Amino acid sequence: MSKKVLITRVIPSIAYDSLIAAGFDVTVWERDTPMTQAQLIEQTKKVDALLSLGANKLNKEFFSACNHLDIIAQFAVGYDNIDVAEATRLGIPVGNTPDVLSEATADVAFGLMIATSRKMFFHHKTIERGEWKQFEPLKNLGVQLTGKTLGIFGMGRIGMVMAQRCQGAYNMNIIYHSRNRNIEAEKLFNAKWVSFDELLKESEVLSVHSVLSEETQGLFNKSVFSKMRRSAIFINTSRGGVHNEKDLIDALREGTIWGAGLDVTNPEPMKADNPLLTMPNVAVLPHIGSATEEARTGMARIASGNIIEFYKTGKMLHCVNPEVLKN
Ligand code: 8YV
Repeated sequence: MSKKVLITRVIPSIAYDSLIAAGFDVTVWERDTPMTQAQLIEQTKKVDALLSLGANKLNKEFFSACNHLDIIAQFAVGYDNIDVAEATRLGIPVGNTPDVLSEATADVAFGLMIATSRKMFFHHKTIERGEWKQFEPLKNLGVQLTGKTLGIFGMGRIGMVMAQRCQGAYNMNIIYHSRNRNIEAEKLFNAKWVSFDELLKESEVLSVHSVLSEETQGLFNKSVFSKMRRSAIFINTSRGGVHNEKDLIDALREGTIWGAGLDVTNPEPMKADNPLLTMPNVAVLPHIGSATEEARTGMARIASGNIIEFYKTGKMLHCVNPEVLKN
């Protein structure tokens, strides 16, 4: 009998097509809003494999109802929506989709850095409001990026591309803080590993590329912002949970830091009346890091490939708890 797969949103058709071609029985949640938790559990009970999205909460409640799953293939590189420890305890492998979205996500970080440094989103809004009257010699000037120090928090695949972009375009000096040293980044970009406090002290642009975990949850808070330069630009394209949004608003209002560019907010979606949206030195996007044709197609190919490979060979293209596969 064919294995049954549930895809929890409509994603690029390569996922569906390749699963069907490989003989799977595929159900797609075709509504244009995410499933409720009850719908997710009810539908997952009927299948063997789940192709999930970041909006699905695969928590203890989910796993106690769906401990029968053979495999979870996440359509994202991040998997903070999944209780991986619980999946591992149950022997369920979890796949993700790294690499294919690194360029796209780093482009958004790079774009937000430039947009923030020149107050671009704010200037755009002034035109919409009919406020472009004359040349202004002194109003709302930005800052130049050439030769500045870029601090990368989390030097993984996306952080590496951001470092490459910033060094190539602006000859920026790269420092980073990660749990582990990244020797490749040190060789390629002359990047220097620094302590977290040093990263805060030295960065003129600080770009967050870490995972959201117990260690990073709410890490960028009042006390951390107060250790940053008053001229610093804070960029976050990883997860909104890494910063405390109220503290970020206060830090910008009080001039503790200079500006912020966010592709991720806390919570998501951001409300239209959020004060960040009216601040000149702030640029916000609605979590579009991976939103290119190429990245999303690659994510769909890898997520479906993880399921196909698992049933064919017992291996996966990208697995976040490979100890389960070894067993
Ligand atoms: C996804 C992301 O669009 O890959 C990630 O971690 O944040 C985005 O690419 C989002 O998580 C939807 O699954």
